[in-house]
Parts: sequence; C-alpha cells; structure tokens
Amino acid sequence: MSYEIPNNVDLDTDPQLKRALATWQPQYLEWWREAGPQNYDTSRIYLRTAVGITAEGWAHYDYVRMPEYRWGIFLAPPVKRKIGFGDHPDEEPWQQVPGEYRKELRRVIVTQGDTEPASVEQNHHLATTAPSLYDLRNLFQLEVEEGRHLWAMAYLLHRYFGRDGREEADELLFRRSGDADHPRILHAFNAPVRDWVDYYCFGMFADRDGKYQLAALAESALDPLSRTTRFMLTEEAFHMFVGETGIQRIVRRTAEVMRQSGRSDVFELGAIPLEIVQKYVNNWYSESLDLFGSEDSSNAAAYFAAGLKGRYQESALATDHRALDGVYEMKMPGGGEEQIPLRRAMNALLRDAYVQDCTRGLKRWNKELEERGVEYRLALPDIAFNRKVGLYAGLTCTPEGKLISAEEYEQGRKLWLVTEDERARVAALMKPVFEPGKFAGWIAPPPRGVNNQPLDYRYVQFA
Ligand code: BYC
Ligand code: FE
Ligand code: FE
Repeated sequence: MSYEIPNNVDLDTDPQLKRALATWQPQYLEWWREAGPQNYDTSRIYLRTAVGITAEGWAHYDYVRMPEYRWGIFLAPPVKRKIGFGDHPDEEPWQQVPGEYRKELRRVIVTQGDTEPASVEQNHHLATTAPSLYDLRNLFQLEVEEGRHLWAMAYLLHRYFGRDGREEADELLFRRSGDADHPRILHAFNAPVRDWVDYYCFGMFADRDGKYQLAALAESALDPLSRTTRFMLTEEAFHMFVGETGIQRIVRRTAEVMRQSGRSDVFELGAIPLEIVQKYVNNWYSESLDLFGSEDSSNAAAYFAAGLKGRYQESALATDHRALDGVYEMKMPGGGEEQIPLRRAMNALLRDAYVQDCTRGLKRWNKELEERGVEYRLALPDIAFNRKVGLYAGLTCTPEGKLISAEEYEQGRKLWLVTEDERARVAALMKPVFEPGKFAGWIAPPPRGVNNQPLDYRYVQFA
C-alpha cells in the first residue's frame, strides 16, 4: 500500500527524493501496523490531521479510519533570521548540511527521530484499556502526531544525508522500544509504559523534554531543521496537555473520593491514592531528567559552538550569545558544587528551564487538592534523585535530596518508586470505558470536549 505524500517541501521537484521516500513509506506503514495502537483498523476516529501549515490546514478535524490516515511532511514557513549563537553568530543560516558538522547533525537528528516511533511502541497496548472515548481519541491523536514527527526526521535524513541518511531512516523503523538486541537510543524510550498513569506522566514529563529539545533545535543554524522542529512544537503542546490534564483529572477524582469517604487509602473505592501518583511522578520525572544528557557535556559544547543546538529561546534572550565566559554552578547533594564552563553546561541550562516548567504544572495539580480541602501535596523529587545519566548518576539520595547509604536507598525504593504490588492494583482499575460521555471511576471528566464537541460525542465509532 502507498499514497501521495502531503507536503509543503516541493517533493514533486525532486524525483530522486520522492522515489526514496516512496520506498520508505510502505516500510513505515508496515511498522505502524505492527507497533501502532492495537485492534482499531476499521474504527472511525475523530482526528485532527495536518494538511497544511495555515491555520485552516492545521486544524482540520474529521473521522478517519487508521488505514486511511495520511502522514505528510510540513515545515514551518521560512523566517528572516541569522544564526543566533555559537562561533558563527550573525551568519546566514545553512540551507544544506556543512561537511564539517555532518556527523554531529546526523546524530542529533537520529536521536530525535528515534524517540518518536519509540513512544508509539511504548503505548501500543493502551487503546484496549482507555478510560473513555475522549481519552481513546486523544491517544490516537498523539500517536499519529508522533508518527508524523518520525516523518519529519526521516525527511531530513533522506533529503540531506544521502545514502547513510537513508540507512539511518531504515534503522529508525528497525529498532524497537525495550528490545534486548535492538533497543531505542535513549533510556526513557525503552522503559515500559504499562498503564494510563504511566502514559499521562510520560506526556507531562517526557513530551515536555521533547518541547525543550525541539526548542533548542528550532534555534539551529540548519534552517530545514529549525523549520521542521518549529512545526513539531505546535503539536507538542497537545501532548503535554494530555499528560498534564490527565494527572490533574486523576488528582481531582482522588480528592473527591477522599472528601466523600473521609479516607485516604482510596484504592478499594476505585480511585488512585495520591501517594501512588507521587511515586509515578518520582519515576517519570527522574527518567526524563536523564534525557537532557550529562550536565557537563563536551558534546553539548560542540553543538553550541557549531550552532546546531541553542539554549531555550536563545535568539529571544538578551544575553551573550557566544557563551564563552562564565561558569554554571551545579549544587551537589551533601554540599559543595561543581563548576562547569558555560558552553559545557548547555544540557544543564536547558534542563533548568524544563524544571521550572514542570514546577508550574505541579502547582496546578496541587491547586486541585487545595480547592477540595485535601492537605496532601504532590512534589517533584530532587534533581539528584534516581538518576542514571550525568553527574548525579548512581548517587543514592532521598527524593528530598539527602545523601544516604546504598542500603538505606534499597530500603527506601519501595517507599519512593512504584512497586510491583502497587502496579498490579493500578492495573486492576484499568478497565475500558467506551460508552459516550462515561469515564472510568479513577479519573474525573475533563471540563470540555475536543474541538468544541460535547463530552458525550462519539469520538471513536467502532466498526
Ligand atoms: N540515555 O554528553 P552527554 C521527544 C549518551 S524527547 C542513554 O551526556 P549529549 C519525545 C550520549 O549519547 C526529545 N544514553 O549528552 C518525547 C553519549 O554517548 P556517546 C528527544 C544517553 O551527547 C515523548 C553519552 O551518553 N530529543 O522528542 O549532550 C514522546 C554522553 O553524552 C542519554 C533529543 O534528545 C540517555 N538519556 O546528549 C516522543 C534531541 N543521554 O556519544 C518524543 C537530540 C546521553 O558517549 N539529542 N546519553 O556514545 C541530543 O541533542 C543529545 O543527544 C542529548 C544529550 C539531549 C541526548
Ligand atoms: Fe514527538
Ligand atoms: Fe510528543
């Protein structure tokens, strides 16, 4: 099976590229059939499809059957700009890949591209346990967009990297999340997403890393990379919305059940205790912090110097865009700090912007508790907690950031991270609810539906 590829990159004027993508497309569709959401081939799903980059082309809603979904290639419109930072400030952005940065650019694009299909694979089984048609529809929306993000990166590889680009694009369809022999590149994208609480946390924390990584690439000197990531960012906002409001609705529901029952162990009442939500947060927040790479990174310094990856909103910041002077002071648990030359600390700076953003989300969750007279508050663990990458990797400390012995940490793990027993209790609540307007007992309905449709709209029409 194949179809014409919707695009705004003049595919028709480049027959060679068109042929290469026409070879890749059936492999992509094969991958989607295998790894995409389960069992929904013949259902009609109310989706938004990017058919162009204008406001209209972008907000096109209709019922679609999965086999008829059309992924396309879209770049945000060109803007007048100069390379904003690094060793070549004020030069013209590149329309082609310079030979001297080819390897680095390929690596960054492959790393980004690898996360997109990985997340689809991680969510493969979730459609069978959706808590409502609204949530099921949002899951499909998110998945097709991650699929399109893969297209965005595969396009850059095919268009700008010749034969090894084509090979890398094939590899993107070959690796599999969690596969022992051919895993995805970054750790968080091999971690299992076992239930809808994982999924919402993933949207809140991992997709938010996506936002910051894409924003850093939107600053890139390579203009097509900048334009494609700018368009991806518009979709990323929805992914974070799904994650953040998903947890918010769980918290709201739990608070209501707690208030009505006067109990805090609400598992037996069909809701998810706040202590358990906190453990999922501990898991996914620490996992996502690892996605920024090491705080002290010569790779990050090289990317910055070359103009490949900037800081968050680099060009809008009134700052020294060369970043040759200055140090980043990194607090270590147990006292003391590491001094990192600024350019080597680009991963840490990007992560700091991310942490602030997460903190705002946590405030909104806690407001749900406050408004319902529940005293418990959710918190982000310390950035050193449970880390596998960077200067905090392997340190044993509490979620409050207090250094402890390895034995104490082993003891503490079951208090701070989700246990198998707790996962089983959450799994027992994950029963599908597919009646229009109805929601599973562990999650509150959202305040409004999709695209001004009512909550009891038939967002998915089963065959
Ligand atoms: N896991 O200097 P270092 C998204 C490796 S999410 C495993 O510390 P550097 C999305 C690294 O490869 C956004 N390995 O860091 C969200 C290197 O290996 P080598 C994804 C890791 O190079 C939800 C070594 O450690 N986008 O879009 O600055 C759903 C030392 O590296 C990890 C990007 O990531 C890790 N977590 O790398 C769907 C943007 N971290 O060379 C989608 C592209 C580091 O020593 N990627 N390593 O063998 C990059 O810009 C960079 O590669 C990194 C940081 C951000 C990953
Ligand atoms: Fe994505
Ligand atoms: Fe995303």
